[in-house]
Amino acid sequence: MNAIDVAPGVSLWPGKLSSIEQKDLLDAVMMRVTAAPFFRPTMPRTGKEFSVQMTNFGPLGWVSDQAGGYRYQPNHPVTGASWADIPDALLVLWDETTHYGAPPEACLVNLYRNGARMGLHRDADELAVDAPVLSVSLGASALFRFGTGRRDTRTLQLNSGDVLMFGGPSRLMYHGIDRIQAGGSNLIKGGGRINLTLRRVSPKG
Ligand code: MD3
Ligand code: FE
Repeated sequence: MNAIDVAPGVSLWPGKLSSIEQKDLLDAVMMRVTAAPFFRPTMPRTGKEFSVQMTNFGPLGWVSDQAGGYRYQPNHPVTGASWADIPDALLVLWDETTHYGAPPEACLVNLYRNGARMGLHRDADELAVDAPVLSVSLGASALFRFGTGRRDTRTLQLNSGDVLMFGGPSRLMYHGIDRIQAGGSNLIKGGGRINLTLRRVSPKG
């Protein structure tokens, strides 16, 4: 309900989560982060560190390092433990918004402290390209850039509580985070932004 069609296959629910829902979701996230701490992935081949810190929930998590490259795996790259479960509120949100008919297998948690960004890229490590990707923003606002080509992009501001879905013709779009707008939110202890992306990795059935 109340979705804005931003582009074909791209739906935005501005302020979908109330401030209480945002706080409750953040609590559920940080409780799980105690067991699965944020790590800093490195780029395939070059070994350059990401400025974004990450962790995951669910049966599979997205990781990257110099030797192994981008991949999904069932355990934390540093502790070796299984990932924690995906918070219930996110599973409900996935069903409500995607109507995909199978639950997400990975919830990637991105932490942007001051100055962190994410370069323009495509998410292509999932076999289930028929499933949308669902994103939830918490904390500081961000300038999100997306488009059909590296030189054909537009910018959207993402605020705390916003939910964004990319499916169908937009599933393989280029996208990235240009910058975090510091100072506007004190939801996250220590400042910054957390983005949660729900993903289906293997095709259903
Ligand atoms: C469009 N995250 O984790 S969320 C990522 O805010 C990622 O942390 C950004 O890009 C963030 O890969 C953007 C919005 C988003 C997420 C996944 C997508 C847009 C997408 C997958 C396909 C197309
Ligand atoms: Fe992405």
